[in-house]
Amino acid sequence: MKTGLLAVGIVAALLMPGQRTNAPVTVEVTIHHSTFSPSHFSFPAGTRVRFVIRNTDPIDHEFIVGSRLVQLYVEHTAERVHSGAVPGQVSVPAGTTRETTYRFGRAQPLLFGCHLPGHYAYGMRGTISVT
Ligand SMILES: [Cu+2]
Repeated sequence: MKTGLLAVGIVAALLMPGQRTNAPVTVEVTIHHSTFSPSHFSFPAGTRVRFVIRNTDPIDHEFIVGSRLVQLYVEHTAERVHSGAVPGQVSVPAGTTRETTYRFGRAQPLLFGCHLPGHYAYGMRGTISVT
Protein backbone atom coordinates (compact mmCIF):
# COMPACT_ATOMS: atom_id res chain seq x y z
CA MET A 1 0.00 0.00 0.00
CA LYS A 2 2.81 2.38 0.89
CA THR A 3 4.52 1.65 -2.45
CA GLY A 4 1.20 2.28 -4.25
CA LEU A 5 0.86 5.72 -2.66
CA LEU A 6 4.46 6.52 -3.54
CA ALA A 7 3.79 5.59 -7.18
CA VAL A 8 0.69 7.81 -7.23
CA GLY A 9 2.80 10.62 -5.78
CA ILE A 10 5.47 10.24 -8.42
CA VAL A 11 2.91 10.18 -11.26
CA ALA A 12 1.21 13.28 -9.81
CA ALA A 13 4.57 15.05 -9.59
CA LEU A 14 5.30 14.25 -13.21
CA LEU A 15 1.90 15.44 -14.41
CA MET A 16 1.74 18.69 -12.43
CA PRO A 17 4.06 21.33 -13.87
CA GLY A 18 3.90 23.34 -10.65
CA GLN A 19 5.40 20.40 -8.76
CA ARG A 20 8.50 20.09 -10.92
CA THR A 21 11.75 20.01 -9.01
CA ASN A 22 13.78 21.98 -11.53
CA ALA A 23 17.35 23.00 -10.79
CA PRO A 24 17.84 26.62 -9.77
CA VAL A 25 19.01 29.25 -12.23
CA THR A 26 22.26 30.87 -11.06
CA VAL A 27 22.49 34.65 -11.13
CA GLU A 28 25.56 36.66 -10.13
CA VAL A 29 25.21 39.95 -8.28
CA THR A 30 28.11 42.29 -7.61
CA ILE A 31 28.19 44.91 -4.88
CA HIS A 32 30.55 47.78 -5.60
CA HIS A 33 30.57 51.21 -3.94
CA SER A 34 27.34 50.27 -2.10
CA THR A 35 25.49 49.61 -5.34
CA PHE A 36 23.99 46.36 -6.64
CA SER A 37 24.78 45.33 -10.19
CA PRO A 38 22.54 44.45 -11.88
CA SER A 39 19.81 46.40 -10.14
CA HIS A 40 16.90 44.77 -11.94
CA PHE A 41 15.90 41.16 -12.58
CA SER A 42 13.00 39.51 -14.32
CA PHE A 43 12.03 35.88 -13.75
CA PRO A 44 9.08 33.75 -14.82
CA ALA A 45 6.83 32.74 -11.90
CA GLY A 46 7.95 29.44 -10.40
CA THR A 47 11.65 30.00 -11.08
CA ARG A 48 14.14 29.00 -8.39
CA VAL A 49 17.09 31.36 -8.44
CA ARG A 50 20.44 30.83 -6.79
CA PHE A 51 21.87 34.31 -6.20
CA VAL A 52 25.65 34.44 -5.84
CA ILE A 53 26.47 37.81 -4.30
CA ARG A 54 30.02 39.16 -4.41
CA ASN A 55 30.78 42.07 -2.10
CA THR A 56 33.83 43.94 -3.44
CA ASP A 57 33.52 46.70 -0.81
CA PRO A 58 35.60 47.03 2.37
CA ILE A 59 32.35 47.24 4.39
CA ASP A 60 29.63 44.67 5.17
CA HIS A 61 26.39 44.48 3.23
CA GLU A 62 23.36 42.19 2.98
CA PHE A 63 21.08 40.91 0.28
CA ILE A 64 17.39 40.74 1.13
CA VAL A 65 14.73 39.66 -1.38
CA GLY A 66 11.05 40.29 -0.73
CA SER A 67 7.97 42.46 -0.94
CA ARG A 68 7.85 46.08 0.19
CA LEU A 69 6.59 44.77 3.55
CA VAL A 70 9.58 42.44 3.94
CA GLN A 71 11.94 45.31 3.09
CA LEU A 72 10.20 47.52 5.65
CA TYR A 73 10.41 44.81 8.31
CA VAL A 74 14.10 44.11 7.78
CA GLU A 75 14.85 47.85 7.66
CA HIS A 76 13.37 48.30 11.13
CA THR A 77 14.29 45.07 12.89
CA ALA A 78 17.28 44.99 15.19
CA GLU A 79 18.41 41.69 13.62
CA ARG A 80 21.46 42.54 11.55
CA VAL A 81 22.86 39.08 10.86
CA HIS A 82 21.27 36.92 8.17
CA SER A 83 22.84 33.47 8.24
CA GLY A 84 21.19 32.45 5.01
CA ALA A 85 18.75 30.12 6.78
CA VAL A 86 15.87 32.23 5.45
CA PRO A 87 15.64 31.92 1.64
CA GLY A 88 16.54 35.19 -0.06
CA GLN A 89 18.12 36.75 3.04
CA VAL A 90 21.87 36.68 3.56
CA SER A 91 24.58 38.87 5.07
CA VAL A 92 27.53 39.49 2.75
CA PRO A 93 30.55 40.54 4.83
CA ALA A 94 33.23 42.85 3.35
CA GLY A 95 35.19 41.24 0.56
CA THR A 96 33.25 37.96 0.59
CA THR A 97 30.88 36.04 -1.67
CA ARG A 98 27.70 34.50 -0.27
CA GLU A 99 24.73 32.80 -1.86
CA THR A 100 21.05 32.29 -1.24
CA THR A 101 18.37 30.45 -3.19
CA TYR A 102 14.87 31.84 -3.51
CA ARG A 103 11.81 30.50 -5.31
CA PHE A 104 9.73 33.15 -7.07
CA GLY A 105 6.09 32.10 -6.77
CA ARG A 106 3.26 34.09 -8.30
CA ALA A 107 3.73 36.99 -10.70
CA GLN A 108 4.32 40.20 -8.74
CA PRO A 109 6.78 43.06 -8.40
CA LEU A 110 9.40 42.42 -5.70
CA LEU A 111 12.39 44.26 -4.33
CA PHE A 112 15.84 43.48 -3.04
CA GLY A 113 18.04 45.59 -0.87
CA CYS A 114 20.57 46.06 1.90
CA HIS A 115 19.31 47.32 5.25
CA LEU A 116 22.48 48.07 7.14
CA PRO A 117 21.98 51.57 8.61
CA GLY A 118 21.54 54.12 5.82
CA HIS A 119 22.25 51.75 2.94
CA TYR A 120 18.70 51.33 1.61
CA ALA A 121 18.07 55.07 1.73
CA TYR A 122 21.40 55.65 -0.02
CA GLY A 123 20.09 53.55 -2.91
CA MET A 124 21.23 50.01 -2.12
CA ARG A 125 18.19 48.39 -3.67
CA GLY A 126 16.79 46.96 -6.84
CA THR A 127 13.65 45.59 -8.42
CA ILE A 128 12.52 42.13 -9.48
CA SER A 129 9.68 41.49 -11.91
CA VAL A 130 8.10 38.08 -11.47
CA THR A 131 6.13 37.52 -14.67
CU1 LIG B 1 24.84 47.67 2.30
